[in-house]
Amino acid sequence: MTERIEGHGGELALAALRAHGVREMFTLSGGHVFPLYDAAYKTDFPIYDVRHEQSAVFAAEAVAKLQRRPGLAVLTAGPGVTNGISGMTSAFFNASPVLVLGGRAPAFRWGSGSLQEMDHLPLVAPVTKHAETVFSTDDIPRAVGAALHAALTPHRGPAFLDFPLETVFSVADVELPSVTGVDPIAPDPEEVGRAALLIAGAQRPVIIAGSDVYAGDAVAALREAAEALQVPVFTNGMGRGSLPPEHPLAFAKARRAALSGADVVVVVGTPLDFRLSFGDFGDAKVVHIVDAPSQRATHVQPAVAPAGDLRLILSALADHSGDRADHTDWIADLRVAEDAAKARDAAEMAAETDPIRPARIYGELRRVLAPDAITIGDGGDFVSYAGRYLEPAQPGTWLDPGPYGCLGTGMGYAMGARVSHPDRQICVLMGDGAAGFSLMDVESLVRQKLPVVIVVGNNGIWGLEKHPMRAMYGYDVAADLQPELRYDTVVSALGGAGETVAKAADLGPALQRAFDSGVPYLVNVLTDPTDAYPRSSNLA
Ligand SMILES: Cc1ncc(C[n+]2csc(CCOP(=O)(O)OP(=O)(O)O)c2C)c(N)n1
Ligand SMILES: [Mg+2]
Repeated sequence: MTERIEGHGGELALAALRAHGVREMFTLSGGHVFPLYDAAYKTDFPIYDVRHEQSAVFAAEAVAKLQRRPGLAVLTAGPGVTNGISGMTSAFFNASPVLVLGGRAPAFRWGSGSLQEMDHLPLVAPVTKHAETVFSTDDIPRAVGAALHAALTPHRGPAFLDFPLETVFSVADVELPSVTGVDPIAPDPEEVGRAALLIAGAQRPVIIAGSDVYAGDAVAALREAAEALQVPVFTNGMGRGSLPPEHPLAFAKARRAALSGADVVVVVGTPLDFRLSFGDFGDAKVVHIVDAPSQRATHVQPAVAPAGDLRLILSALADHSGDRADHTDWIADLRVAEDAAKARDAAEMAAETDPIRPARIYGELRRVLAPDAITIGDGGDFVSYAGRYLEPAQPGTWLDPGPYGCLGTGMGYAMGARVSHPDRQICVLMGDGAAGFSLMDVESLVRQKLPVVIVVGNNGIWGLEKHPMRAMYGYDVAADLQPELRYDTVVSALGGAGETVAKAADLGPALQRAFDSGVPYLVNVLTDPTDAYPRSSNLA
């Protein structure tokens, strides 16, 4: 059954968006996109608006990451779109299915110098999977469907459409095309078989599971494969929490021991990038399991790289019926290293120092965070510590900026997380430097009744840059911020609340007040500026 619909371009777009499971838009106003607002307003489709377009795209990305469905940002022509480009690029690096709809100056007088007249496509094409200008109103539903299909097809990613003014303001009568689902990519069984043989025959195998495992809904299959083949599992990105921390095969701290001792390293659903020594694990053989052939590494040659639906591949590994080596001793050795590192971390997280060190903040946070809390990292060293000391208990609860490493995700991700999970704790872990990029969007959160807790690690510096610059040059420039700045009173001025904490003993009660407050609340923790995250290796 196809549906006929008559309406202006905004109404046609919205009908197609709804049909594809889009449930809200994030935006910042501009006349070029009014018809999209008109369509939403008349049909009670939720609109969340922000104070900078980057927050709109980051919010859409958080929805996409957390809910594994398309997120939508609507940006006005010209500067609206260009302000969204870092968000689109982050979504591209993170394989997040985000659709950005842009306004565009009228086509009929293109070249005459209309307001905000620019061709967005050459800018966004390199960071999107599909970028198209829709020149006729009756073509809008098809274009929306094609863009979302591209965004949702593994390897997922953002898509972009823009509508010339007359396209989106004009009326047409069209048949809504039916929604075509995304077919799973079938892996090559021979490659999967070779991977299974390598892992089963390995003496000391390790799995590292990343974001695509969660995005591909393959968490259960990952666990089955790990249990069937008895392989220790480490995680990164949205893969964190795939195995509950108490699972006998769940590891986080013993990475260095695991990767230096392993004879087979299985990397699933994450690229062989700087976070993983570019896929160079010494003598260990590498199995790289990717969700699409495009994700096979070109800079290294893994022993085998099965490509396709991660559920299918991991389930096939779980079903491997041949002989397998015994990994009991290997797992026990890693557990010793893991427990020793955990004991060291526990001591750091309890340390009563003055000034406060970031570790203590995470020690206190662990007491108040519920297992399903969403934690969001936006900053430098302060977020590296979060990665080290917080252990997500469930998958889909940890949002970091991903390998593009863009500061400024904070309030946008927080908005998307709050909209996705109205009943959960949402906690943003923010460097004081990072706060500068998005803190004004606390106003958007206050006004739209979207409470979140923001914990600022306030060391008065761009720590992740200042310490390395000093180490390299013996001096530093452009790395200082105002010490002890009252980011909490900024949030109060914007209609939220907050407080500054300078003593470790005051942290716990302050965090409790923050989560109890029901408003955007910033806990401004004055931290030790001499404390630098140890960066001898990003595998530590
Ligand atoms: C948009 C953007 N600009 C600059 C950087 C470079 N950068 C990475 S970490 C960092 C310092 C962050 O400082 P802060 O948020 O205060 O955290 P800290 O390291 O002090 O804990 C900078 C400037 C970046 N990653 N993204
Ligand atoms: Mg800082």
